[in-house]
Amino acid sequence: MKSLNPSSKINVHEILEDLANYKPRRRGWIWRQKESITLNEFTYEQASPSLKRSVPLPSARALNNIDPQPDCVVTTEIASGRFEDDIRRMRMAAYHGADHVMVIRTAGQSHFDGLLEGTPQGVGGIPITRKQLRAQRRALDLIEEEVGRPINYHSYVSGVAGPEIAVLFTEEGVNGAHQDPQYNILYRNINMIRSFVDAAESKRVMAYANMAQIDGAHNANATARDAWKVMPELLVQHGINSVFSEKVGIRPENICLSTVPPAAAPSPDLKLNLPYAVALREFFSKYKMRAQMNTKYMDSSTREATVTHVINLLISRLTSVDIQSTITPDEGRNVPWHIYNIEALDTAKQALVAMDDILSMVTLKTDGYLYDKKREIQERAVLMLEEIIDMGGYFEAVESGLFVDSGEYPARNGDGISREMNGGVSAGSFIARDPDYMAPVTAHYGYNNIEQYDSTCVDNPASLIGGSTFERPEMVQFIDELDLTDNVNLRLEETEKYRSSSLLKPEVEWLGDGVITMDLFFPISEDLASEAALEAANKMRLKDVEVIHQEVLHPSEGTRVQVKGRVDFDIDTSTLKRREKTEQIPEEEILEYVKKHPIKVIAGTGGHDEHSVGIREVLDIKHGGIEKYGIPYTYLGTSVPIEKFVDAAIEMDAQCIMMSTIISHDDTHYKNMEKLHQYAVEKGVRERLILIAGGTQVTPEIARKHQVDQGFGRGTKGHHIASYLVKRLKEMGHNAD
Ligand code: Z98
Repeated sequence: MKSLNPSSKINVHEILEDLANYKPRRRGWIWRQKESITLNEFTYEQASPSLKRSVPLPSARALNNIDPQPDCVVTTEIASGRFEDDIRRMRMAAYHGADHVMVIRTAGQSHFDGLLEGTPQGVGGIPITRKQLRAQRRALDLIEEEVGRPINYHSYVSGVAGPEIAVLFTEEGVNGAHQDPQYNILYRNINMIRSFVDAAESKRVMAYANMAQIDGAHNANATARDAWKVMPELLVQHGINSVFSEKVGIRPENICLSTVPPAAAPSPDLKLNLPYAVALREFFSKYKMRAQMNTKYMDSSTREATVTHVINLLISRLTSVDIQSTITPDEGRNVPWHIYNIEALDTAKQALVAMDDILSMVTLKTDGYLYDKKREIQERAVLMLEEIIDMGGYFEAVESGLFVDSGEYPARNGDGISREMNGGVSAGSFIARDPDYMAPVTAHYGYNNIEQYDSTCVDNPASLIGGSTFERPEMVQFIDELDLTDNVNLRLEETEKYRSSSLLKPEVEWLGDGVITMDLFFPISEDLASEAALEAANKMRLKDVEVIHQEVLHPSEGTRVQVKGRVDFDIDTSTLKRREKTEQIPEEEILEYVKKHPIKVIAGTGGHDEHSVGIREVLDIKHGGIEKYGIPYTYLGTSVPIEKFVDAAIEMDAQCIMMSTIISHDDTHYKNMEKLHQYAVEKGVRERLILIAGGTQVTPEIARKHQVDQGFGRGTKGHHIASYLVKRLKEMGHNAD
């Protein structure tokens, strides 16, 4: 398949074509190249090379569209349930700075005890299957080439099929994974011994493939009643998984601690989270930090989630971060939509770049509250580890419910998660290896016992059977589809008209889903506001309406409600008329031209029009009017007789007249335009004058039909007019110097 063309959509059919023979281009995790960069006249110390193609932050408009990229890997989690739609989101995310794409598995995939095949639709994520992984990795191979930066693809290695998943990930070029046996035990009730045996095998495979590993300690503070009280335990969980992973063979630079600030405002966020962040980084300085938000505090307010995210980002910059996650701020209400992935990525990029090199200006104190609190957390963690040893070890500690207890260690509330050593899923499913056990496979944990057959194969056990799928990808068995009623082909067929015709629907996550949101305010109390919103949406003929957010502005004066609903009409793009776009010449170029070729402009509101606000906005320097571009103007005031514009232009030797005409009653605006033209003709100056008419009701095409040179409507900025003037004057050969 060819490279992607930035001005065309990614073709999902092509991605799926001959997938059985597609091989991922590479294995292993790639960190960003950290360097100091200079863009415009700004220097960034915590940065990485710029992208070949990207979408900069909105305000980059005023900064030559620079798009500095921070130094850390930036994650986005994509989980709509349809991998084919997620591919398009991945491409958008990459343009906004994501180089770590985490695909969430369908709800509770840890419960599956084998691999899935085909492309069934998922709930809260996609079922991880070979075909979906291969299609997404193939798309990412193209996307990374398009943006000019490697993209790490990531999912989860957990459940009783963990080792099989690790093998599948290695074969399919997945670059990172969550792996932590404690997650299986505590949250999925998988037998603890089985879980550690599986983890040893899985981690060894991950080490072979050079995958980055993220642990699962953070799940404790999303689960615990008072998350800030489990801080000591988080350190213990991180410690157990990190040491275990390293002993199994994962390189320290690929061991990532999933650090999630345990608290959020309205608690005193930094007073709790900053000492914790410092304590963690001090203890685990040889490993990497993956910073993520705490889902516990994500409610349905995207505003609140964004502020929490930014405060978390401040902690990342005040301490350190290697992978910055941007969990979608809407996860609280379970609507993983395209726009929120992108918003969260932009939030991270904006905040990280804004706080570039902050530690060259402020220092974290090494005494007083920060030090004392950090030390206290660390001491509590060490005490907990000591108690685990006294209890007989980790398994005994889990049995006694030591973990995820809502008391702050050493306090205990007796509500921790307790699992039995001989209980849980797959209890008793592990057996000791026989002395003649033999494993002719690559990346196996422990003793392969190969020499009993062929001592020359000891360093390469799989060679005994002619190699494994790791060395010989052609041995991988590709199963296309198993379910004839739930697969990508049927889904693509259903939505094909939105791919191959001019039909269009608004969309939040799936092509043609037709979902829209609305923000409403009602001047009533909260108890009836949501009913009112549902009624309003029904009257607007929206289908499947749901309230997704509600906020009290005052107990009786008013409530804000956000609803989502589905529209079932299509828009036919072939019937849409493209609005004329005004070309914008770069600011520098305009200034340079105007310096060499001075321009004079006559301006005012014409006829009996007293509306002067609009024209002042496009004239005055204050709001970026033409004055900002070095173009002086003579303002004749309001209700200027049409002839006076032309007389003044002749007297001042001006090149342009800007007439504002807001009133449109009886087509006055167009009549005034014609009058202006006519009078300029009568005075014999029409050829050398540029006539511009502007106003909220003016459209460029109709203005030109009424004899002026150009019309400017709603949303016009000084830059549009200055660009137009320079372009026209160049065409006219204006050289007043
Ligand atoms: C995150 N979005 O951390 P199933 N293994 C570990 C995990 O932390 C998780 C899973 C497996 C969050 C998601 N973590 C929380 C160590 C999930 C998931 O299939 O859902 O049980 O596995 O990025």
